Amino acid sequence: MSKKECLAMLLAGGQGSRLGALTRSIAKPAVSFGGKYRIIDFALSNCANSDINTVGVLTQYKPYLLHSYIGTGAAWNLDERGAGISILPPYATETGGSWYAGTADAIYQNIGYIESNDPEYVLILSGDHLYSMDYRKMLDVHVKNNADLTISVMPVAWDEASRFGIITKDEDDSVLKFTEKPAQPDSNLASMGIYIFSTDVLVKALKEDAADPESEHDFGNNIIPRMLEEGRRIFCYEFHGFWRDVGTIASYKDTAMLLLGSDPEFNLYDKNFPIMSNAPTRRPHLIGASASVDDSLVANGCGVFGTVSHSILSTDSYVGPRAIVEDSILLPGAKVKAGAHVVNAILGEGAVVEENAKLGSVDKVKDTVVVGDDVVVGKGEE
Ligand code: ADQ
Ligand code: ADP
Repeated sequence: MSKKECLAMLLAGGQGSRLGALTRSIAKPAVSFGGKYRIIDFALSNCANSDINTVGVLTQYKPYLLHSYIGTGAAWNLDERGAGISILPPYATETGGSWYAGTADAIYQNIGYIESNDPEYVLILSGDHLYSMDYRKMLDVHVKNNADLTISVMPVAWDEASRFGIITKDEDDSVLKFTEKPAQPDSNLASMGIYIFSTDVLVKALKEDAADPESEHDFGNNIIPRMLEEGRRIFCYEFHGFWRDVGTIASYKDTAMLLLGSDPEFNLYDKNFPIMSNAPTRRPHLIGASASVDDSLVANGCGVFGTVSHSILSTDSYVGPRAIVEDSILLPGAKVKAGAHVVNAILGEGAVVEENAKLGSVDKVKDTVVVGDDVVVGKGEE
């Protein structure tokens, strides 16, 4: 293969266990979001919109849906000959092969893939993040600084800072200090977990790390601190825009709700930077004669015959006659049957709320109820 400027490696193997029922049977990057998307659509669309057309997707935890969803990559215009998407699950080698131990190990085990593409730079991404970002701007900064590593950063709320890699930077944006998830953060400048490495530096760092028996083989805990100790040129790139790593069910729901309103905080209506998805082709949503819908996103294939307010109805969801859905998210194929009342809930893919059932905080007892895949909530149950 010919030399490429920038290859992307997309880490999509994490479990996302704090998303509970939403990731019980699928990996976090495959979780449905915003009616017609899955979380991984954001990173893949960003790559396509940034003209980065060679992407390795590293999978591990429950990869089946993810693999079939990604398919050839055509949905994101990433199916070119000699480029496109390659799915990179852990594979067996002559010496046995093993699961990816940590994020750095996952990349290390695919050094062969990186070298066969011979890129100048490697962009390392997470499949877990919701954002629109033009990586070319970050690459320009990396090249301008003649950096070994550039880390994308943004300020976060102080009470959230201990969830992130925390950075102290100098006036020239070089990184002075990096601490992975500090108990007592001394800065609120957070790493977004998005890295651009110059390829030779990355390969050397990964090989050193692989030979270190003490290492957890993680970028935040091992690779970045070791590179800082070695005096490598590490810079940050400050991102100004919407970015979320949804860790918990509450943050997933809050973030999804930011898609609503007349001037949404998370605005996906940018024709010049489209978020693409591989959602199935369906007829337009059908709003019945006695239905009422306000302040909601309604995806294709839906049927609405009841009342829907401040909610997100994903592909193929259904709200029956006299049913009420408020402040809720119906994931693909969820059904709320006639006369049922759902408030402040997330219904998993294919979940069914039976006729006249009540669900969510209707009774003011539970705040958010998540019904897992194919769970049926029976008549009168709460
Ligand atoms: P975390 O979010 O805790 O912190 P981590 O669990 O290492 O990151 O996962 C990063 C990405 O890699 C995720 O997309 C995950 O799905 C994937 N992943 C994890 N283990 C994997 C494996 N073995 N194989 C393949 N993929 C795997 C990181 C950084 C912090 C930074 C936050 C920003 O370590 O410094 O602040 O991201 O969200
Ligand atoms: P069940 O088998 O439990 O009756 P169905 O899948 O048949 O459940 O759905 C019940 C009713 O809801 C049917 O009349 C079906 O046509 C209708 N329905 C289900 N999903 C949709 C949808 N997305 N759009 C329109 N109508 C739907």
